[in-house]
Amino acid sequence: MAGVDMGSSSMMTGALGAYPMTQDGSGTAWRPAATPMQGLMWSLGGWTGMVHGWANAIYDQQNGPRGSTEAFSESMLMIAAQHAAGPGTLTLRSMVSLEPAMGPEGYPLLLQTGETANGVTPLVDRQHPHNFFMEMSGLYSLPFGAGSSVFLYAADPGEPALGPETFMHRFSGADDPAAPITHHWLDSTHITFGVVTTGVVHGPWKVEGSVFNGREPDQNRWGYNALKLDSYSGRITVNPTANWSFQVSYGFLHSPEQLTPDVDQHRTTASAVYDFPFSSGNWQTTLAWGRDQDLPGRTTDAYLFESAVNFGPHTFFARAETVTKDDLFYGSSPLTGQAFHVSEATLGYAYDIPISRHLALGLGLEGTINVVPQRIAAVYGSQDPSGYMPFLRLKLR
Ligand SMILES: [Cu+2]
Repeated sequence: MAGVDMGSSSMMTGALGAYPMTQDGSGTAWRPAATPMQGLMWSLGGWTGMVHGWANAIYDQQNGPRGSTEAFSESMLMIAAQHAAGPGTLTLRSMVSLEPAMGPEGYPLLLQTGETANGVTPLVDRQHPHNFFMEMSGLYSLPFGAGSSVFLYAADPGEPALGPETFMHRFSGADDPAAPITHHWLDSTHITFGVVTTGVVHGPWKVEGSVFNGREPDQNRWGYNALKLDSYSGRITVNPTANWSFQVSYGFLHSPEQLTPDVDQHRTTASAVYDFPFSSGNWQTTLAWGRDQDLPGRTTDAYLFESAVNFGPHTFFARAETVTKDDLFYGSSPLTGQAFHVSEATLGYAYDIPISRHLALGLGLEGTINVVPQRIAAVYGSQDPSGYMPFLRLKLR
């Protein structure tokens, strides 16, 4: 690989327009520009790019009769490449994960809901694994005037313009090995088999719209799902300073859940992210709200608070969520279809040891207290069932 220059200072530009590349989040989402660069830069010929990845080994104990104890692994490898193309810029991104190796049931996570492991029963109190192909996308942006551009993003799979940046890519959320229980109200469309997004960037503003496949991925996580464009969304984002990113978005999801194909969904989200860099570290906080309106069905709201601070080898992180769920019970249970207001609070810490110039070994622990209504306390073994996850990780940096 003669000529590959790793860790060089040659910079990519913003994928969608004229702004710092550190503002680019997952899909076409933005994060505050002050967010530190994660991953390594490379350049080869006229291409510049980035490699980012991690692998976690996790011991997961979720307590109570609905919990379980398992060990599993999470991982992600992303390669992005950018090249000038005519008057604009072309950005290609591919992201893969070995999470399907944990099996279609995913990992124990109290109060988590969404998707299926077998095509017959829903996953409840478990988080589904992510797909081997998380993103394969191409993006072209074309500048016009000062600070303005138009862009076109096409992906299979990829992320439509809906919701905040995905949890595993947010600085405030990436250190927690557990998925948020509000995932299916905020950012669950991040792996969508068929997305076309177009939009305009003007100074601190971005306005974009997507057509995409409303159906969540099925239980076959190694392969591809059929490509469809049967749903749509729109998102307005503003980054008024380097420290802030705000978005509001709305999507119509046609038949998102494989087990309830006759139910469509309106999803509305709003979020604010604040990033505060300091001399030896960075602190980022996210606040988000999501509303799912099932057609036919209920309208339910979800709220998320998330914060992480890193300085030197230390990272402290926290997450708190509250959400109304009517899919915690299914089948012949008398509680099937009833809505319950549930919450969780998580605290965690990770310590990273550099083992080479571009690789760090981390040790971490997170603990969660869940809160369920009195009516279902017996089912969960307590009104505040708990869980914890010690973990080991390898991270490119
Ligand atoms: Cu997900």
